[in-house]
Amino acid sequence: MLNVALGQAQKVWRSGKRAARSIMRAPLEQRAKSLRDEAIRRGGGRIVMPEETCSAQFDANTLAASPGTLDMLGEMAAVWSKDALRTQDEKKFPFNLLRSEDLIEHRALIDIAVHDDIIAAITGYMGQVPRLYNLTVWWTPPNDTVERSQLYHYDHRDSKQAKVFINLNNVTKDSGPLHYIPADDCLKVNAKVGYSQGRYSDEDVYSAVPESCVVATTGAPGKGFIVDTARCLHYGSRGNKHDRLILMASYARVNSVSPGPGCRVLDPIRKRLADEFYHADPVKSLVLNTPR
Ligand SMILES: O=C(O)CCC(=O)C(=O)O
Repeated sequence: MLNVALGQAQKVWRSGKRAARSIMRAPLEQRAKSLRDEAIRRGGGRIVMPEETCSAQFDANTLAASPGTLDMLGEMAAVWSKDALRTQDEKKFPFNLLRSEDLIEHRALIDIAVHDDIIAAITGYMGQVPRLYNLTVWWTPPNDTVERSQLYHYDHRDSKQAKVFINLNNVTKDSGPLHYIPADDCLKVNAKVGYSQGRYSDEDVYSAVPESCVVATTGAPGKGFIVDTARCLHYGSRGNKHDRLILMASYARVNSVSPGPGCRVLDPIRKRLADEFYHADPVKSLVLNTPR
């Protein structure tokens, strides 16, 4: 009972913090809201994130500029995973293989992250055009650890956020797929065990909801998921017998509660990407180049 009350108090404190940030940086949010209708119109309702589940599935092969793009990106990521220089500074799973220059050389990576259909789905869900906080190509090698993000948790950039996960190789149950619990079921976990920004044991989670409600993000290259990881409990990279390669893009409102330390891949080239690739596009420029 105490944990449930503490969890509720934590949420109230965070909404106060967000309200303060929204007031102090009101113009950013006004701009993000003023572009909402335009961003939603462009998506044509092809991907929708319902409030009940706070998640959606899609086929990124239909978003790419040409057929075979996702397979090509997957082959490239597999080569990167063999390059020790790309992982030398990475300390924990999943390893981020991406570098800033890759986005200039392989425009498809950023084109997918700011694709009209994805931005429309997230804008509809958040009520304003989001900022892209992070972009990674994640590689998880075979492992048998169960720690950190391999345990159930919520993310806490904001009370609402969205992460896009796109498979770049064939992700099976043996390649440590992200597993998530749709938001309506997570409310049952919060009510029984309490909302927490720490880790949950499987036992605690499954004492509140059956394991059958868990969604495993398996699928062929191009299979995509959008998940509000602040509202959907999740874990990944657990029990890999095979490599997993995915593209992960993380979005939240411009005035998020915890903007975080920044993105080493995007931050050095945000302005360049916005100017060179999306010069006349106010929506994509906002997604990429709004100050943290
Ligand atoms: O897919 C994974 O390995 C973990 C992802 C995760 O926990 C997250 O994005 O917050």
